[in-house]
Amino acid sequence: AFVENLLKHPTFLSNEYTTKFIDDTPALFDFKKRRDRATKLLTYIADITVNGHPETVDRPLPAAEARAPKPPVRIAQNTPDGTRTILDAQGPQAVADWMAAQKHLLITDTTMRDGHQSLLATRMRSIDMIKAAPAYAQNLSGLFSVECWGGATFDVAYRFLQECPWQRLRDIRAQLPNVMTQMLLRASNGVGYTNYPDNVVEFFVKRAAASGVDVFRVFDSLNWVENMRVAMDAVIDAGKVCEGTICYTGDLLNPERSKYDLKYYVDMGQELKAAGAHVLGLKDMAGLMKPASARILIKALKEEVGLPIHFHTHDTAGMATATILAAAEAGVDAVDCAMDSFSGNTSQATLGSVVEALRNTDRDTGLDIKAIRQISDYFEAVRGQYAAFESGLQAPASEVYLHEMPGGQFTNLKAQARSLGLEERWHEVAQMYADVNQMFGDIVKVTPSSKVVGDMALMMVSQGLSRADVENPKKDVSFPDSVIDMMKGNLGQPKGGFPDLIVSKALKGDSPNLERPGKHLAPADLEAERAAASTACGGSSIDDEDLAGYLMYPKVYTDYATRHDMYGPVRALPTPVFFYGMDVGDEIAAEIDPGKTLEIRLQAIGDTNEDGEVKVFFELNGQPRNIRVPNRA
Ligand code: BTN
Ligand code: 3PY
Ligand code: ZN
Repeated sequence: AFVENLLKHPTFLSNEYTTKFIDDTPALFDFKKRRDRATKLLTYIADITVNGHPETVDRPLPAAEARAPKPPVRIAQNTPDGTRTILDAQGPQAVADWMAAQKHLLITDTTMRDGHQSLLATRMRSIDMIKAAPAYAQNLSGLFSVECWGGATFDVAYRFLQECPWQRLRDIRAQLPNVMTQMLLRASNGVGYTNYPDNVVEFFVKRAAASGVDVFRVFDSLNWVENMRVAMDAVIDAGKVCEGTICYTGDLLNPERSKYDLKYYVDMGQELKAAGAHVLGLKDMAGLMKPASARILIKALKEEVGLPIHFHTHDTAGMATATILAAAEAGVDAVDCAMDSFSGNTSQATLGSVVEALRNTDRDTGLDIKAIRQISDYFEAVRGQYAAFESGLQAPASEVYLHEMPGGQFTNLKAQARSLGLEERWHEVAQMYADVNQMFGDIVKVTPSSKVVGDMALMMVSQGLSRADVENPKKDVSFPDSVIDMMKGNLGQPKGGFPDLIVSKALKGDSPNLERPGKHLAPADLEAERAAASTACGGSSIDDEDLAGYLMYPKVYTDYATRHDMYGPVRALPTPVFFYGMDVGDEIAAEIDPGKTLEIRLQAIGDTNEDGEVKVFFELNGQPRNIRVPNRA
């Protein structure tokens, strides 16, 4: 850390140092606190103001007339009891029993997880969520749960938003004490893209439960229950609600796609029940379920499995509300919706519309439409600040029944296609995605298996390869790493296995592992990993939350920790400042600790000197402060 401090010190950088400088500069030895947090934040603001944010450069700007989001006000006078009250007092089985006994349709709000994951590339910042949480607690305490964690949000928080996902969870939890929080967990793949050792999965779940997750929706990307048990057991041990989940794919009523028929889903539902699920999740990640299929499937699962059912779908085809209403008629217990302003297209069905559709019927949700509109209006203004991350998708499309891409992957894959110069050929990518799925044996496509199919499709389109080319034993094909990994068995096995032809071609004749991947992974030495993380982060202490993040993706975590050390608590900055910096004359407040607020005013921006540095003039709590940053613009 000393050498690192020395190398970064401006005097050292300017070549003016002598050994006396080292003796005279005790700050170099002050490893943890070499700059106070205010200075770090001013450095961040100065840098973004001068150089722009790499993620928003060349992207559409928020509209000039965009409103500042006004947090919703309280309607209820107190914090009413909610589902969390039941969980805390009586445990997860009581939640499931209560759920099954309700006549009204229960609703989960997904805005803070799948909503922005599917519409804004997962970029919503914690500060914008936390401000809405009290309104949920006061005014929408009748929700089943608020999905606000897991899936891609964990990764994106560290990697792109420079914030700690655990702190987000604790902050939301503190403002939402009465309604259950919910996360999406990819079973043995945790919140990552690969299989982790069993003790890492257990450690992660235990930590997530302790930091505030109440409902764990656990799924496997190939629907292999064998690969879900470790995660499910950990949830059950933690005393939280285990939503063992079936991923829906294909087309139930199409006799030509008989692999995923009613029996397939009922069998899986029974396996999940036997594995200890309190609630049965039915996850239609691509939005493929049609109303007629929902009627049949929900009825069969209710009768044959008997667990309360929680249904998740996407509006990619514009069909989500119709399917939800059909599911409600068939007796589904809970469904997922997103706040109106974060709904539709690749996101969930529109919360307010579902509530209105059921008003005065026997499945009336009982939710207050005024409270919904108020929160939705707030999120509408929030969304306006993230214009840089909008996908440009104009309309729902039935093409999803062809490609079957998950809502959370669709815009992501489109962006990857754009970066490869394939945007004009998007419909070919979509067709290829469908071809790859058939070539792989018609598999479930959801993170991470969906990413593997996407990688293969992009490779084939960009190299001009067809399915017949890949299947031709005489033609040499270099497969993406993720495909080789999946064919090795590292994501587990789909129903019926992967086709021999593709496996042997991808593995060049090596034999795959057909057993549960975690069975062959040595347990991680957690204390050795903690020590390694600490060393990689300049000696800082690594608590259990940090360690759980590091274990998912070591480099993403250490990069985050290094940037955090440099720029301080940037999560406290308003979203426009985080992405665009400040204009001269702007004044903002940043609450860096509860009750500790920095008042920051940008006074002026100086000229660039011969060292290529700009001096930026601030007022911090009324006192002048100047910061020098390199001009890279
Ligand atoms: C999904 O693919 O089912 C959900 C979306 C998760 C997106 C992550 S972001 C990086 C990676 N690339 C992808 O195509 N998917 C994942
Ligand atoms: C995720 O795993 O992030 C998903 O959204 C899967 O649908
Ligand atoms: Zn989803």
